[in-house]
Amino acid sequence: MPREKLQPGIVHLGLGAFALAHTAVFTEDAMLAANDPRWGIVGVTQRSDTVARQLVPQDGLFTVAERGEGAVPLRVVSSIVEAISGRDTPERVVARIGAQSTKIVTLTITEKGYRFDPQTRTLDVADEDIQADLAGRPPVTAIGQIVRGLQQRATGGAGPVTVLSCDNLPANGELTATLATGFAAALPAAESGPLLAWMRDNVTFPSTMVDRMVPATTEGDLAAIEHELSARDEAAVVAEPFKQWVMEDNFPAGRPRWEDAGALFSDDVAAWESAKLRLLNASHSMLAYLGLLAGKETISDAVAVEPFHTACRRMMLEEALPSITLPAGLDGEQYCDEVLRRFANPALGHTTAKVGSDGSQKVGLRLLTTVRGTLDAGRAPRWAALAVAAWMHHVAGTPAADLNDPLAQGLQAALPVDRTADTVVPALLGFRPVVDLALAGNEDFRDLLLHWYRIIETNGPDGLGNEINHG
Ligand code: CS2
Repeated sequence: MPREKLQPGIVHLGLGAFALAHTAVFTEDAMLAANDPRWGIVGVTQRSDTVARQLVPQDGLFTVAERGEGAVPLRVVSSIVEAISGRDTPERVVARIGAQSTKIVTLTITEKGYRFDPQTRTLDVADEDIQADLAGRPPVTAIGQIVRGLQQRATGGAGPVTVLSCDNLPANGELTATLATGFAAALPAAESGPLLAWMRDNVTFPSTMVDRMVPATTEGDLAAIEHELSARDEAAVVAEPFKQWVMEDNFPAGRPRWEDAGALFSDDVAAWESAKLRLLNASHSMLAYLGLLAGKETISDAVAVEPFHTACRRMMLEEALPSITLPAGLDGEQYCDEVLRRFANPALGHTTAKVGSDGSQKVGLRLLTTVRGTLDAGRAPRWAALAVAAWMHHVAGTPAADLNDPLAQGLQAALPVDRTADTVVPALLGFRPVVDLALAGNEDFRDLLLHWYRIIETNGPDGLGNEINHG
């Protein structure tokens, strides 16, 4: 499709490697298949403006290099019509969301970008950036930018719009609706009343499940792509061949024909999302923390350790699968096998450090859900507890400055100076942003954590392997 024909119909918040390899690819394919140029993407970077800086001199063009079995040749994607920095030019972001041409706002801002309280699933109004955005500065948080943009639409008559969360969170649409409504409600009454009424009639928040493993691009990737492409692309991304997108169909202002690009519209997104989070993402996190403690740099190296593969498989089959309801048509065992095969892709270079980052945001949604479900069914969550113990060991063994987690300071402050199983496990069970009171008080869970932590502590990765094999 000729570039000059593309119109900006989507604003994407959280422009990073994942969005380039997922949202932008599905959207380009949909525009091509339906010969419909109305869905060009205005991409917005959040905290780091790297991708915007890379894309601007390239006119928004970038390469996707698939790595692994079934990979197709390099392709240059052209669905990004503009790339802007949300941190440096927040007014521009608000204006783009407020523009009549915008029909959809998509989000890949990661778990921490939502600024919500995990226990109540409501907006964290104590967050300093949320407070400053509420007070009226040009907004830097994604929720602030969305709501200020909606305010412009309401006053400017720009019409309905869909806000589409594409992050790994259960009921991500509902959550985003709660947060946006919470932000609007916290504005001065004269503003919030009319805005909330307008939002009710004009904004939808469908839920989605997204899936594609997209590691951080390395210098080596860029050099290899330069060689293949005979041109230097600073914004190139690498990804596994697999990609999936399931979403609810509720777009009052229209949407691309994403189904023509392979997306699935479903009324059962919640089931797809819990399958993905509690099978794929949960075992991804498990492998990341087990891999980190065994000195494995990548997920494919970690899953190649036989006992780690076993632990992952058993967590999925014995604990996660029995505690979720699968969407119609999905074969649970096949899904688990495919997930393990995808993890083993040696060409991807997905690092354990990257997947292990932001644990405080992920452990609750991916692992503690299965811990609770298994306990409720009267069984011991042996394998999920191993993953949580490995996370605890990672947190306790990493110097504060090196712990890549938005709550690193709080986690370190919760930990005692003397770090053994007997001190670390209770300290982190008491860390309320991750573990709720009821679960923290469950003795069976605590004993399992102590059991695994002690083995890690005294026997190291090899001893852990033996214990897993005998489990
Ligand atoms: C990973 C995910 O970094 C992580 O936490 O588990 O980014 C994972 O690669 C994607 O969700 C796969 O779709």
